[in-house]
Amino acid sequence: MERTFLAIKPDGVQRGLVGQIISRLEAKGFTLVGMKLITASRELAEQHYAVHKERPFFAGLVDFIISGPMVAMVWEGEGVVASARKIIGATNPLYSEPGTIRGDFGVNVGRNIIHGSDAVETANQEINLWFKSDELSNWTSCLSPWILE
Ligand code: DAT
Ligand code: MG
Repeated sequence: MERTFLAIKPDGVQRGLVGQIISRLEAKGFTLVGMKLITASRELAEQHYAVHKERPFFAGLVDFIISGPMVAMVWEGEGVVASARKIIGATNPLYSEPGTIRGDFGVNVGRNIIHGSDAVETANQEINLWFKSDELSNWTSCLSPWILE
């Protein structure tokens, strides 16, 4: 079953949005298979955002992401990578649709509350970067027959 890496950024944690964000993903029908509160090291943050290292916002992005604890999570479900990106909304919260996490809770691209992997391959890389395999739980929700045909 497909998995994605999602992380509530330090602004989402500071603003007390952790519960609401997790509730949205649970209510959709996705399954939480890994979660930890973690203040990332600079090395981990730089690896995570390596694809952006030449961008002008890279240094500020890394400083922000290591500025406090994040809630790092792995979620599982049918089409979860693309679906979670839709639930999260566009990168710039000013333009994210209402009803999305960024559209409902944010206004600034540098404080956009949550990260979500952009493709299945990236998801697998990010899961391996942030989690050891024994930190993930393989389990089947008792609701799964009511969520998946
Ligand atoms: P996303 O997080 O939607 O995958 P991204 O991978 O393009 O977006 O960028 C990673 C993060 O970098 C993004 O969540 C916020 C920050 N960022 C992106 N573009 C930015 C910009 N123009 N100015 C400041 N921060 C930016
Ligand atoms: Mg991205």
